[in-house]
This record gives sequence, structure tokens and C-alpha cells, in this order.
Amino acid sequence: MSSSRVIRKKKNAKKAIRFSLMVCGASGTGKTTFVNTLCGQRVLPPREDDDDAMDAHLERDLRIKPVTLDLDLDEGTRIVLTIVDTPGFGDQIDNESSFSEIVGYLERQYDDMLAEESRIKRNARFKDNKVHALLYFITPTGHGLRELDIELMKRLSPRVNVIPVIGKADALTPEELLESKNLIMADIDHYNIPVYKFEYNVEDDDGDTIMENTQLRSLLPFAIVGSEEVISVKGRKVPARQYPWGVVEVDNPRHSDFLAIKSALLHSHMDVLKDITHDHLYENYRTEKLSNIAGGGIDSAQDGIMNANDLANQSVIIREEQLRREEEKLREIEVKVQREIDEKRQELLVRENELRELEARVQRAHAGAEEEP
Ligand SMILES: Nc1nc2c(ncn2[C@@H]2O[C@H](COP(=O)(O)OP(=O)(O)O)[C@@H](O)[C@H]2O)c(=O)[nH]1
Ligand SMILES: [Mg+2]
Repeated sequence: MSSSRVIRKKKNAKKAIRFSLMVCGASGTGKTTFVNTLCGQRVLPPREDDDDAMDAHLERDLRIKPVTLDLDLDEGTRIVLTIVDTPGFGDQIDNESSFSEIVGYLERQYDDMLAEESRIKRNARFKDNKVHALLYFITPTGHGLRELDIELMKRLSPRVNVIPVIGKADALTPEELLESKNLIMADIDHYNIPVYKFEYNVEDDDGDTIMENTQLRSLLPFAIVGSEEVISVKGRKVPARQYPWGVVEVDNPRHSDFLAIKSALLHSHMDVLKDITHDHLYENYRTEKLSNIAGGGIDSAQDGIMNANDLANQSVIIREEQLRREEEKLREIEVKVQREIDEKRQELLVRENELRELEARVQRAHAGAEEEP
């Protein structure tokens, strides 16, 4: 490999952005197909959700399996994308276990981060696996939300950026789709479900962002059509679904919002989604967790509920957190002092130089005076 290629490769490697996306919703709403369409390759085996309920029960803990892949986008950015597919629900009598499994997965990633942050010595190989966005697939019924959708979205929203989408949107006519979108957004407002709504701030955001967000917002919930089939349309090979009455093109904005959500997730809104995840959702979780430990620990100890082991563990966590903060503070002081020393040294050098120049000038003046007569 030539050295310039090595350099270029390194540069690209440096640019890699990590992003993690979860898909969730009822079985058969097109989650797996969407993921494969988004990635342009078969990342997930088709119809994974179809294993029967007995197996599902046995394998409960094993059912959320994240997959990570490298995506090279046209713009020269490389994305290390983690896809978290979740078991479909709505088809089981016990939805509660699906709920808690999904929320449990999200919280475990936060717990890992919390443990890592509380460690005095950081682990250089630690991987932050927080989920940055969750596409919630709504069944294309043509109506608003089901009770199940409301409950799950409500419970997930404090832990992850939930983006509502209508799966298999080609099952609806354009009129039905529009009506359904309106009904769903009305429900989201009515039940106060804090989904991610491409908010903007007229004062802080630039014109482009405001326009882009207004546009994306107007599409909510995104109408998704996915397909692993490639069909020739006017000489172009595109992912599409073939029907006796015609072709539905995945990438065609008149047929679906696939392109809009793809570009928001993998391009325009990637950073924002990551920032919200870290600065708000994770931060809230961290506060909840630490104050639970600090406050709840003592209370429950008095109630005699918490055992000595738990208490000891918790005080270790708190102590580690304190130590970490103190360590950080010390490091800051060290940096400051070092900076001051450097500045003083610099000043000293300047003064020394000035002195040397003055000396030289005096010497030259002397020499001149001796030569003159
Ligand atoms: N009409 C239509 N069918 C789809 C679409 N996406 C997937 N399907 C089909 O719906 C079935 C379930 O899809 P799958 O992706 O496995 O759904 P999942 O259970 O949510 O993962 C499969 O037969 C797919 O071919 C879509 O956008 N439109
Ligand atoms: Mg699936």
C-alpha cells in the first residue's frame, strides 16, 4: 500500500463516527427489512422474530443481539453503526417482559457507562454502547395509536430518543396514510409522549436547521417502506416493492419517507441525537441513580430492607465517584500551575534576551567609542 493511501486510510479511520440505532415494535411491521434496506446489505436474518413463543421464552435473555457494521457513506464519512433489533411484541400475552427487556437493555448501557465513569482508572478499551435513537414501528392500521404503543413509547422516551414511524406504509393509500399520521400525532400530543420531534430554537438555530427540522417534523411519523429486492425503474436499479398495479420505490419521496429518515439518522441529525442521549437522557439517568443510592440507601437500611452488602457496594460507588471528582480537580490545578510556570519561564526568556541585546549594544557602543579618536 502506498504511503499516501496509508495516510488516507488513517484519516478515514479517524473520522469514523459511532452510532447506535434500535428498532422496536410489533412483529411483522417491517423492522428487520428496514434495517437491511438502510444498510444496503443483509445485516439481520429475515423473519428473526418468528421463532415460536416457547423458544422465545427459553431464550429471553439472548434475544436482543446488537450487530455492528461499518458503513461507508458517499460523503467520505465512515459510520460504525450498531443495530439493535428487538423481539416483536403484541403477539404475546405477556408484553410486560418484552417491555422490561427493552428498557433493561437501554439502562444496562447507561450502567456500563456509569461504572466506567466512576472508575478511578479509566479503561482505554471501554466501548460506549448507549443507544442514540429508537425507531418505534407503528402497525399500519390507518388509525391512531394502540394502547400498547402509547405505553411503550411513554416508558422508552425517558431513556432514548424515540422516533415514531409507520411500518409497511405501502399498505395504506396516500389518503389513509395522511389521516393516520394526523391521528398518531394527535395521540402523541394528547398523551404527552415525549418522542423526539426535531425541535428547534428560533433564536439559537440557523435558518437551514430551522427549515430542515420543520420539514422533518411535518413528516412525523415517518412512513417507512423497506425492501431487500432491487427493481429496474427507468433504467435505474432501486430498492422497491413490485405489485401487480405498479412499483413502490423505497427512495422515492412520493412513495415513502425512507430517504428523509435515512438522511436524518445517518447524516444531519446524528450529532444532535448523540448529544441529547449523552447530555440529557444519560445525565438524568445518572442523577436518578446516584440520588437513589445516596437517599434510598439510608432510608431502606432503616427499614431493614437493604442488606449490608448492597449498602457497602453503594458506598463504594459513591466514594469512587467522589475520588474521581477530586482527582479531576487536582488534575485541573496541576494543569493550571504548569501553565503558570510555563508563562513565567517564557517571560524570563524574553527578559534574558532583552538583557543580552542590551549588553551587546553597550559593548558595541564601547567598541565604537574606543575606535573613534
Ligand atoms: N408491504 C410491505 N411489506 C413489507 C415491508 N417491509 C417488510 N415487509 C414484509 O413484511 C414481512 C415482515 O417483515 P420483517 O422485516 O421481518 O418484520 P419484523 O417482524 O418487524 O422484523 C416480510 O414478509 C416482509 O417482506 C414494507 O415496507 N411493505
Ligand atoms: Mg424482525
